[in-house]
Amino acid sequence: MDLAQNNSPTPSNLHLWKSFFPLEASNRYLDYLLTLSTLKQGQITLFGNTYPTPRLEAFYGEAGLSYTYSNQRLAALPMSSILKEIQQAVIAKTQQQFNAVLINYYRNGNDSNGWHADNEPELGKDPIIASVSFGTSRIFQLKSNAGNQRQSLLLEHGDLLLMGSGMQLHWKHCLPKRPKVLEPRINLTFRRIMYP
Ligand SMILES: O=C(O)CCC(=O)C(=O)O
Repeated sequence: MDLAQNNSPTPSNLHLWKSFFPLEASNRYLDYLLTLSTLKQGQITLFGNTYPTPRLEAFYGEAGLSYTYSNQRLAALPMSSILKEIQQAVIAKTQQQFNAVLINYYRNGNDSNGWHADNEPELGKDPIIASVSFGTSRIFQLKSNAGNQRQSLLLEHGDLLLMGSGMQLHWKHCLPKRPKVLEPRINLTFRRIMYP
């Protein structure tokens, strides 16, 4: 599904594959991800105040890689065979050479991810990000940096979203709170770390 006909820097830079992972595989992946003891609540510093992040996170990738954002440095944990299996499917579909994944665990609709772009220096000049969702459906929002365009997507169990060229340079994204949502969601954002 091409979502970006009128809303982004190029028509091909935002692509959503609904139910990319079949239901049985998505259920199996969700069950596994929910058992990860590596998921931890990080910290975020805003205007000099430090708060717990409103979600749990874990960072996995090739040996020696690390990722620094929101003033925290995460060293990559070694990927399990299940994470490698998910990554391989995403690489095969998108033809992007991802080598790391940030896992976000939203325990319920009070967990969220604020407006940001994935534009840290280690992701290179024009980061390409693939996002896989498991669990309950949540609204994912995008807005252009110029402020004149917005897009809202429902990300559901097994969906794959590719944020292609320009999306981290010209747009921000977020996962807003939805207090009525009681069920968990796990999102995996695959990235290419350019240097350790
Ligand atoms: O949970 C989501 O869909 C968004 C995750 C995200 O924005 C990120 O990992 O940078």
